[in-house]
Order: sequence, then C-alpha cells, then structure tokens
Amino acid sequence: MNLQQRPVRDSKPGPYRVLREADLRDYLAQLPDVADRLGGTPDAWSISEVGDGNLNLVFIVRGSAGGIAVKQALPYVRLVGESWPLPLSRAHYEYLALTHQARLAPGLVPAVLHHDEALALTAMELLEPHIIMRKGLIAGTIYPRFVEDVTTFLARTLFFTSDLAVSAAQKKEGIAAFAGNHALCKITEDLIFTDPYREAEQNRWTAPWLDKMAARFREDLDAHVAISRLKLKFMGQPQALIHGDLHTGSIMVTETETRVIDPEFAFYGPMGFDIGAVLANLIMAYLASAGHERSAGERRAFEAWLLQTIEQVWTEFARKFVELWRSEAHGDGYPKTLFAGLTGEAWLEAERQQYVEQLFRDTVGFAAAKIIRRILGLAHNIDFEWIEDARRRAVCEARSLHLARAMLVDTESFATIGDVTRRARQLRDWQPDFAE
Ligand code: SR1
Ligand code: MG
Repeated sequence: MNLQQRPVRDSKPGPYRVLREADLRDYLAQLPDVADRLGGTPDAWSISEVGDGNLNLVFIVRGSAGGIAVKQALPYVRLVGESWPLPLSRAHYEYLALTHQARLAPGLVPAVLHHDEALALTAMELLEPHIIMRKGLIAGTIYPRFVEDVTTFLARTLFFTSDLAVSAAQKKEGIAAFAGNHALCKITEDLIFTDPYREAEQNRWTAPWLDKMAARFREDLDAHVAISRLKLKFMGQPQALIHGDLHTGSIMVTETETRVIDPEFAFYGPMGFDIGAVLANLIMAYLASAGHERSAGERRAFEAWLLQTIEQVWTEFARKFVELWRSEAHGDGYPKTLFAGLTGEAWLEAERQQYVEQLFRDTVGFAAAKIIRRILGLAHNIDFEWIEDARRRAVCEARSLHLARAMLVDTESFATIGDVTRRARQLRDWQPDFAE
C-alpha cells in the first residue's frame, strides 16, 4: 500500500479543457480498454451529463456491451459558478483516495478504469442498478446491507491508515500525499465550521420560520466555542485518511450492495468527521421523514429501521475497529513491548475502550456540525429541500437544529448512541414555536 505512487497515465497528457459530450466520445474512443468495455462503434455510444452534485461534471456513457461513469472536475464550484475557482487537483486526490480505499475495503468503492491528471478526469465502473442513498431514503426504502458495508468501510479505511496500523514513516508519507488538498479542506472549514455561526452572504435557511433560530446560532457563544474546538480538531488532528464528505449523497446502494463514491475531500483528519457525517445524514433522513409522509404514520416502519441503523452504525463500527486493533495493530502507536503479558493486555484493552469513547464524543460533535450546516449554510440537503410545503420543511429542520445544538454544546450528555436516538425520537413530533 504505497500512497506515494504516481497516478497512472493511460494516455498522452494534453491541456485541460472542459469536455462536452462529443469531445468525450473522441477521447474515450482512443482508450482501448474503455472502448472494449463499452462495445460497438463510438458513434453508437450514448453519452449524457447527469451530474447533480455541487462541484463536477458526471457523464454516463453506454455502449452495446456495457456502461461507464466519467467524472471531470471543473475549475470552479459548479453550485456557485466561475466566481468561485477551485483547483483541478481535487481529481488527483479523489483518484488517490479511491484506489487506496479499494485496497483497504475491497468491493465497497467503484473500480477505477482510467485516470487522466491533465483533464482532471476519472472513468469508473457504472454502478447499476445502484441509486444515490439519499434519494432512496427520501422514498422510504430500507437497505438491509447498509450497516454491514458502511461499518466495514469506516473501520477498515480509518484503522488501516492510522498510527495503530502503519509505521510513523508511512503515516507521514500519507499525510504528505494528501496535504495539497487544502482548498477542499478550506471549503469544509468555512462552510461547516464557520459560516453557519456568522453573517455570511451565502447562508440561507427556510425563512421566515427559521429566522429567529438562525439569529440565535449567530449569537450563541456556547455553540461558537464548541464549533471552534471541532474546527481545530478538523485542521490539526491527522488521525487517519478520511473520506471527508461522507454524506448519503456519497453512497450508492441497492438492497444488497453498497458503494462509497466521491472522496475528493479526502485528507488526513479526525476519524469522527467521517463517522459523524454518516450519522448526521441518517438523523436528517429520520427527522425529514415526517415531511415526506402522505398519511400520518405511514413511514413508521422505515423510521424505526433508520433509528436502529443509526445505533448499529456506531456499535458495529466500534466493534469492528476494536477487533482490528486487537488483531492487526502493526503500527508505531502503542508499542507491543510496553504492554506485554496479561496485565499489559488488560491495560491496553482498557485504553482501546477509552479511545473509542473519545471517538464517540468527536463523532457526536461532528454529526451536529454537519446537520447545522445543511440547514443554515450554503449547501442544503434534498432530504429537506424536497419537502415542498415550506412551513412543514421548517418544522423538520427546526427539530433537527434543536437536536444538533444539544449534540454540539452538551456533547457529554450523549453518553451512548442510544441517547442520540432517544432524543431524536422525542423530537419526531415536537412542534416548534417559531415566534420564540
Ligand atoms: C461548495 S461545495 C458545497 C458542499 O458540497 C460538497 O458535497 C461538500 O459537502 C461541500 O461542503
Ligand atoms: Mg461529492
């Protein structure tokens, strides 16, 4: 597992240009492996741009033999436009992360077929019939395989890139390999850890209902201290190679398969940021669910599954992580020679539990930050946005903000994941007073 390896260059480098469908056809036609996979003649391939994310172009290309997905980075933030430039190098970091994650968590990320540094372009296997998990959750679909797969992904990618598993030299090489991805980190530092708590031009929320709540967050110094501590952890704790944007829009699912996509925000950061992202998005799916029901209570079974999933994502992650620590700890952290014999092992086991308890606190805090940014910041979630009635949407968002504020500021009062789901369940039917 050498993170320093150069990305493969399957074709001659050329200058960057934004590819249109016709350019992409010509480009792919000269890649023999890709052309074989698609089959037939290039003029018969269908190509459509389907990207609905905030940053990139995504094309689906189909031929007589099969399909591929092609992602190209734009030199700016797609959501905002050319006024917000963004380095193309994020495609390099995404490629590096994807190929590393494929080795650490086989079968849980899309296979890379081709990467072009100059074009900031990556061709991947087409995930079919997978859909973006967020859309499935809005539809009320249960994913029985999800807990098993996402906790394997989290436990293995985080453990095997940490000081518990690799040497200090390897770890530092890993940190160096991703250190240039700072422009993407800066987006997170601003949009998640700063802007929702101050007047920022790009902030938005469901007005007028959330006006008072938004104003309270801007004046809430307890929240400002808590979010600043988390920001410092995000910037200064290179615990492991994290995905960096692990929301339910970065996960593709069927009822039997899970794939984690889009690691362009990857860098060495705190593990709790990834785990918190998954939990935050499940919590938002749960508290948005009332906004999607057509008759009262029709989604109760789905909501019960979501609460159980939130609990199991944490407990299964923690179990798998500790198990890896017991069996695969070849890193320079906690040298074996310092914990010899039965007594040493008992102390080490107690230390593992402490580590996981701290990780849980980090996770709860980061989850809170991820919820708040989706309701008060620039980039919102369709979980809420697709609730057409604005007042109804604001009710779901207010419940989520209420829970998130408690998780952010009173993190210690959430001793277990059961405390999180209990508070979420209590808020499911809470009626906020928007005049307060
Ligand atoms: C300007 S980019 C906004 C958001 O989209 C990405 O998915 C990240 O979550 C980022 O914060
Ligand atoms: Mg993304």
